[in-house]
Amino acid sequence: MNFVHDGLAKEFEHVTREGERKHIGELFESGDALMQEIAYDLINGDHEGVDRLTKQALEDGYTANAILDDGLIAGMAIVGVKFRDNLIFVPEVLIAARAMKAGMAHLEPILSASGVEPLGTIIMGTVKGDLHDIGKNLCIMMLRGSGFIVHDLGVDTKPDEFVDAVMEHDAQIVGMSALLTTTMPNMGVTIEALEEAGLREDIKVMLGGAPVTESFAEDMGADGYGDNAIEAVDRAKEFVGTFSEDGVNPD
Ligand code: B12
Repeated sequence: MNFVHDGLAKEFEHVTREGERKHIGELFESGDALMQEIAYDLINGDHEGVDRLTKQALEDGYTANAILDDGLIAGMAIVGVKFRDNLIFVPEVLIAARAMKAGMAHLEPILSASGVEPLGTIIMGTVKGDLHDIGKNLCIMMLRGSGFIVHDLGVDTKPDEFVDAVMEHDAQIVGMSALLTTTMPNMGVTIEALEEAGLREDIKVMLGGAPVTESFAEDMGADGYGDNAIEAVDRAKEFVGTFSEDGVNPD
């Protein structure tokens, strides 16, 4: 880690677990003052600051991806630790989430700008019982930016809503997000519903969200897992590569 922002360095002191210090510390490795200010404002829920600084960073030539990773996601990582350790509570997290949205509003058009032919159609949703959508929305932004058509079912998505959407949009891929250990099993329940509807053979399923792992995704019967938005795009691209021209799965 390389802190040039005193306030942020103080915030980082809340990260006490060794593995987390290493991982989150790496997010601040670049030592960039503007990115650290964005992260600091996000942690403190200053949406006007995040809005202004994100705009400024774009004008200064930072890429949307750099701002997302080194500013917004890095800040949100510290928010996550503080929330878990009861240093902040739901209202503060919601205020930080609002600040993240203020930054994302500038990045979304850039990440989504793409004039290419659609690569495929994806249904994305956060599973039943789960209201977390920041990570899912990031994935959607990146997927759209990479040329996929994405239908967003939002949060608390019931299995039959995934089934209906696959049929309605003739989708090739389903992406599910879960952030709670209690809602992760609903990913498996949704895959079963897709099977029962006779759709499973025709689609690929990818799973993600902080507590989801590759082996969990395998256990649930998914075709793939992504650790972050870039991997969501990688998986989706791999999946469409396995489909023939007319959209029929060759295997
Ligand atoms: C923000 C947040 C909230 C906000 C959500 C706002 C919103 N609009 O999303 C609010 C305040 C509403 C909230 C509520 C709750 N939360 Co909460 N929340 C968080 C927090 C701090 C950050 C999550 C986040 O946005 N991370 C940033 C994004 C960018 O990361 P991400 O979601 O992991 O997504 C990335 C990857 O996972 C991946 N990805 C995500 N989805 C997908 C999908 C696919 C297909 C792929 C390939 C990849 C992929 O790509 C993304 C981009 O890189 C986490 C802590 C944490 N660090 O995770 C807790 C956390 C998830 N929450 C937690 C809890 C307990 C709750 C509550 C139960 C609290 C309560 N007592 O009410 C409620 C549950 C409400 C509900 N029913 O869902 C716990 C869960 C613990 C557990 N073991 O299950 C956590 C881990 C905090 C903690 N450590 O205790 N929360």
